Order: sequence, then C-alpha cells, then structure tokens
Amino acid sequence: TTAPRIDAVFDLDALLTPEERDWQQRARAFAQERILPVIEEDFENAHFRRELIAELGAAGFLGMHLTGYGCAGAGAVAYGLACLELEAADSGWRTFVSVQGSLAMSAIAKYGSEEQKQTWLPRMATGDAVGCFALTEPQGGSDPAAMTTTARRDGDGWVIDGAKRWIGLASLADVAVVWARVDDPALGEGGRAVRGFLVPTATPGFTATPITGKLSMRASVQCDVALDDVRLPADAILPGAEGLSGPFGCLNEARYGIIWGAMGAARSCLEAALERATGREVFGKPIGANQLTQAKLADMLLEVEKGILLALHLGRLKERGALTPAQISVGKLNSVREALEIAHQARSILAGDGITNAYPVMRHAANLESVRTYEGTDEIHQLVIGRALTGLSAF
Ligand code: TGC
Repeated sequence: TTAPRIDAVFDLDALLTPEERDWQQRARAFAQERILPVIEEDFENAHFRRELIAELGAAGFLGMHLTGYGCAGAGAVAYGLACLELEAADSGWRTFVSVQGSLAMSAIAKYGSEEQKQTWLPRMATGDAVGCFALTEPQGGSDPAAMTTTARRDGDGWVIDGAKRWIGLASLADVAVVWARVDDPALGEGGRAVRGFLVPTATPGFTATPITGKLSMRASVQCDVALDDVRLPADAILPGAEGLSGPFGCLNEARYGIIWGAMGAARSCLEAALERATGREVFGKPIGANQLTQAKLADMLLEVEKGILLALHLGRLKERGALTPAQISVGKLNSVREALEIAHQARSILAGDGITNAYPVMRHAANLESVRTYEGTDEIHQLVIGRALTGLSAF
C-alpha cells in the first residue's frame, strides 16, 4: 500500500522485541505477497486456496505459539502480531491459522496423550495434516452445555453420534477434535462429562458438507458435520480434558488471536480510507482536507491504536500466565466491535467505490460479521464481563 504506515504513527515497534518484530514482518510479507494478490478473486469465487497451507506451515505460522513437536515456540505477542497481519489481508486466513493452531493443535497439545501429540502435532505444524474443532451444534452455538452429540462405549472403543455446524475446515481436515457428552460409569466422576475425541475424518460415518450461500468468509470453508455411528478405538479420547473447561480452554486461545486479528482488518480499512482521503479531490480539495473527514480518520486511528495497545497488554498478561477469561472477553468484544465501526467509517469515506472490490473494506466488514458471531457473540462477552463485575450470572 502507498498509505503511510499506521502503526508508525504510534511507534508500536518500540514496545516489541526484535523477535516479535521479525514475526510481524514475516507475517506481513506473507499476507502481502501470497494472500492479497488473490484474495478478491478467491472471495468472489468462494475459493479456499488450499496450496497456501503448506506455505504457512513452512513459514512457521501453524501452532507457532506451541512448544515442541515441530512448533515454533513463539510468544503470545508474536502470535498475536501474526494474526493481525494475516487478518489485515483477510479474516478467512487468520481464521485458518486460528482453527489449526489455536483450536485443533491446542486441544491436542493441552489435553492429548504423548502418542496423540507425536502422531498429529508435527504434521499439523507443517500443514501436512489439517485439523478442525467440532464443538458448535446446529441448534445454537452460544450454549455448548446443551450439547446433544454423544459418545457411548462399545467394548473398549467408542461410538459417536450427533451433528455439528459452522465447523471451519472440516471438509479439508484430516482429523477432527470432536466434543461429545459421554455416558460411561467406568470413568467415574467424569463419566457424564463432555469429553474430546480425535476423529480421523476418513472414519466411516464422519461426513462434512461445506455451508453454501455465505456472504462473509467466502475465501474460507465452514461445514455441517454429521457423525453417524462413528466407531473409534479406546485411545481416541483426549485424556486430559474433562468437562466444558476443555473446549473453553481452546476457545480462550482462539479468542485471544481474534483480539489482535480484528485490529488487522481495522488497520487495512483505515489505510484504504487514508489513501482515498489524500488522493481524491472533491469541491476542489482532497477529501482529507475536510474537517469532517479528518475527524473520522482521527477517531478510526484512536480505536486502532487503543485496540492494539489493549491486545499487547493482554498478550503480556498471557505470557505471564495471568490472562483471565473475562479479560479475553474485554479484548474480543472491543476489537471486533471497533473494527466493524472502523470498516463502516472507511466505507463512508470511500463513498460509492467503497462498495466495490476495488477496496478491501466491504470484504472486511462482511468477514467481521462472522468474527463478531463466532468464538462468543458480543452479547456472550458482555455477559462474561457483567458476571465478572457483579458476581451474578445472567446467562
Ligand atoms: P459453565 O457451564 O458454568 O462452565 C462450564 C465449565 O467451563 C469453565 N469455563 C471456562 N474454562 C476456561 N475458559 C473459559 N473461558 C471458561 N468459561 C467457562 C467453567 O469454569 C466450568 O468449569 P467446571 O470445572 O466448573 O465445570 O459455563 P459458563 O456459565 O462459565 O459459561 C457460559 C458461557 C455462555 C460463557 C459459555 O457457554 C460460552 O462461552 N459460550 C459461548 C460459546 C462459544 O463461544 N461458541 C462458539 C465457538 S466457535 C466454534 O465452535 C467454531 S470455531 C471456528 C471455526 O471452526 O471456524
């Protein structure tokens, strides 16, 4: 882009380590060289460019915040910066990295047996294997406690029946982390808990069907998943997760990435608006020489910079192991809400051309509607924050 570098205005670099700046620059280069040249075409054609997966793996972005098993072992801030740069290109590609690294790989890294980790994580880090995370069900995503998918014992093994919806990458995935309610007295206290299972997607009875008609996230894939009499060996269960804190622990990771990522989409919208404001003349002067336009640009910059500083603060807390779910809700709610407002303001500065794909703004706005909904809606995060403030649960 020819627009001034927005982050240079605030000197974010001064708050980062050289290693973090290096991750950010590499993610920015990947986004600009590999995603941006094709994203409008892919969004229009609803095409997921699968060949980029191996490139993301080779560049170290898949599970980059995990340690060992071929993962890069980067810090939380470095991971966040990569999310920001990828989402500055398109939310669909940040979502891919989130589903693979923060959800599927995190579930295996946090809760898997040593054998499960050895089997899956190195291949997922290179992109040779793709994972998905099957939690949400068709009747509604906000209340996973109402889950109806079941896992019952069959001899030593398991049989899973149920349905999932909005599962990113499921039709491309090699392995699905499937969350199901078990009914197994042999497991004692945990015998009726929600548990996680590693389901190779080639297992008979596992069917993933891409959801069509999406006007958002068109360059990525979300699926309906049917689980009909899916038979698994005894060791398919994730031994370290019992109850909903298992999947919620992974959602924390993905929500954290969104806090940074949405600010990337916002920055891209601001850059587009700035370029237009300085390059186009109306009433005999650049649009950006009008006070009303400058007020919009200034307000957009405030929210981008505040959002990135909040993300950085939360990232430093995360690196100290001190980040709480309520703090994550503050960040997710704020970043996505403000990014959407910035996209709308940018569209107004771009006027009629803002609704075309000559600019990324409508694509970001459409994508952010999904980001606003998945990983906890605005309302869910308001209620998490409300509970933290009052001690009263309003769910
Ligand atoms: P509650 O049932 O009381 O709690 C269950 C257990 O979970 C624990 N917990 C958490 N643990 C870790 N991190 C968190 N953020 C946690 N939140 C809750 C809780 O302590 C309890 O543990 P235990 O040991 O006592 O059993 O649930 P709650 O009242 O705490 O939570 C209610 C609510 C509404 C906040 C929660 O249900 C929620 O977050 N709902 C939104 C779910 C959501 O975000 N779904 C969207 C998922 S996105 C997706 O699946 C697609 S991924 C993207 C893709 O595939 O493309």
